[in-house]
Amino acid sequence: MKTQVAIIGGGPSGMLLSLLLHREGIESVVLERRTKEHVLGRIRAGVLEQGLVGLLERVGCADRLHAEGYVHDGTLISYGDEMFRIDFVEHTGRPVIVYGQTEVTRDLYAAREAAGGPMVFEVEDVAINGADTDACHVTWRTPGGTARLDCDFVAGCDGFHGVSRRSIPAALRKDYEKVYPFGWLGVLSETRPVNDELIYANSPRGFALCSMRNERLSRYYIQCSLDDRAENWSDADFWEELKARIPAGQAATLETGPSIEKSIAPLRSFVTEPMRWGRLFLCGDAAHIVPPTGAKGLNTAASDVHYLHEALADHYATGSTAGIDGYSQKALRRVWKAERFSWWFSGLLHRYPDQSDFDLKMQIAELEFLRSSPAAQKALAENYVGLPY
Ligand code: FAS
Ligand code: PHB
Repeated sequence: MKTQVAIIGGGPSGMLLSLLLHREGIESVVLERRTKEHVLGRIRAGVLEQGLVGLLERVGCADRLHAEGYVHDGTLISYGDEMFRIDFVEHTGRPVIVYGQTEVTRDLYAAREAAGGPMVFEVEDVAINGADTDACHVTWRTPGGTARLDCDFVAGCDGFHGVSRRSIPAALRKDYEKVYPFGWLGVLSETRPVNDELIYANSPRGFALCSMRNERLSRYYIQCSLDDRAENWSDADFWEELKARIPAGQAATLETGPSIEKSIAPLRSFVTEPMRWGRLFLCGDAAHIVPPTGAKGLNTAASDVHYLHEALADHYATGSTAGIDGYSQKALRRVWKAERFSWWFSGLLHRYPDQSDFDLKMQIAELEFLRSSPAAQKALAENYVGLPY
């Protein structure tokens, strides 16, 4: 087989890139390790920046998003029983859209299939060969032997545990990492959301987040120990702990019910530099990870895809290599700003085991300053709705 761009990974990054390239008449093949059903069964992000919405509109994948997504003009931040609102539209003129990543991915798959774009599922032992030569190709194991895909370029969209990042020689790459001493226990329940906007809660018992997918589907998170296991948490224990971390007025109206999904995600900040080696380009979680506090994971994957699509389209249209040569530096400039915001917002809201009483006083002082300062709120809003591409 031969194609122009081999895309490793059929998550949001890989699928969005394949559709943007298709609009330019650039061929690609998507190689996905799992089944389509497995990919579409993942519960992940919930908040979309306007930049990602614009890209989904460009590839004709925003109809359901606009019909079923929720426009959020702001968010709530609580500490103890105190609560205040950050008005995104007042400070930036822009809202965010609440629409689950699961649905985004479903829409991307439908569009790829409608376009007849080739996808190969359940690929095993994918290997990237000759990325630093003119004989670049990808191989993988099949029940009958080994398959080969010759290509001009490889887009590594295979997430944090994929093969792409590891295919860049360690001597040519530098990793930056911060592992957080806690995780997030997430629950999905068919209940009415406790509020019509998200609540980010700082509490003496730890962080909590109240989010949603629709009027009868709520998404909640509580900070938990890295030793915790989702199966160790009964629904009743989860609801009791969540109520203890949000303002009493909200806890009193919280509708509880059976969890239909319960899982723990570890938190880390991670970036690998560069995001390009020869004909291999990394996008999304393959190159960087953020704690989900700032809702930047999926949204920063989107800006990578935007930059790579532009670079490849320019190359195929003009023969220029300026775009592809500048991709890594351009993408990393926005990646690091997303890393900073996610790290800062996580520091503001979580309990860290090594925090002193003074540190806790600083957290409350920062929250009080944020509550009282339009300038501080504008800075948070600009980052949350999405910095410019
Ligand atoms: P993904 O990891 O989504 O997709 C990579 C794809 O590559 C997967 O389908 C995988 O099966 C495939 N793959 C892996 N190795 C392969 C190989 N060797 N060959 C072929 N295919 C391979 N972000 C938020 O903004 N908010 C959240 O609340 C949030 N929650 C999250 C919870 C969890 C448990 C995780 C892991 C992430 C969460 N994220 C969240 C971040 C998440 O949304 C990512 O940013 C987003 O999925 C990035 O998309 P991709 O870069 O496509 O990577
Ligand atoms: C979610 O709804 O899953 C969600 C929303 C905002 C975040 C993280 C997760 O910061």
